[in-house]
Amino acid sequence: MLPSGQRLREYDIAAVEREIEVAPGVFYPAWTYNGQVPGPTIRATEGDRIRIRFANRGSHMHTLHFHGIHGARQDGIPGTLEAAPGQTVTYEFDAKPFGCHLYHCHSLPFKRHLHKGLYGAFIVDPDPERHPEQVEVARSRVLGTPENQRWQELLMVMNGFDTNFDEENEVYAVNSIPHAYMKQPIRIERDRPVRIYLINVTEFDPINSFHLHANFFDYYDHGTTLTPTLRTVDTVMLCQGQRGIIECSFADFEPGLYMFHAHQAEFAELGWMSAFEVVA
Ligand SMILES: [Cu+2]
Repeated sequence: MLPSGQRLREYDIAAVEREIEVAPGVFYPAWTYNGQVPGPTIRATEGDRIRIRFANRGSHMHTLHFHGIHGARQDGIPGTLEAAPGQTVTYEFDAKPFGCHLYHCHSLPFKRHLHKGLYGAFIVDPDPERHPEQVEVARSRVLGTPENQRWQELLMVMNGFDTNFDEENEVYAVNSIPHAYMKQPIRIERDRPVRIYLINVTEFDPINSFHLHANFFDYYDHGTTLTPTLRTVDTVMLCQGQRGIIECSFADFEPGLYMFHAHQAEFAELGWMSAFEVVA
């Protein structure tokens, strides 16, 4: 807590160069936040103070650029809290607006720094006290509340990797590993609702998409509203940097496998193909 009563959330993030295995025997020389792609998820409640010490242990300039509301000096672009190799910089800002956001490196060349793996989720839960008209809905989004624990929450960052450096992706995925959730479907309890924080960071292709089989969902564009911006759809498409929250239910459904994937068939075949295993 800060003297003002505001909650302070502190993080240490380092830019690290690391080879990651994106498919059996296929290694990609990634640039990572804390050694992982996507980077660690930053999750806070609306109004919290975020303080991040960012250490650049790589060999290029890097930044943390957050999608959120903050002052120009905290924006993490070249010339503004950009860390040179060996340097540490500190970002500090308030978490707002509530929603499903992201952060990524904004050093130049931008396309290269982003595609290499420098991105992660920034999720801001609504503060129920600020939303008295929809307090129950707001509470259900706040990590750890009893209302939230009913939900099965998942983070899906849609990405791809150009493993032969021809400026096209050879593999596509959610959360970096092609076909991972086909080989090991995500177990879903039928009677608990599902909430997916969906973020698109795919480079080289103008759009990516999410399609759910045999069911429909509600969608909150950018996650910045407490009522859906799309109702009863089975597909959404997102450009790079776009994101949103999907909510669906399998209550009363027949147990079994329910696929979800990009509806660009090429992306699906190259790895962005997944399944839920719904259990009674
Ligand atoms: Cu960078």
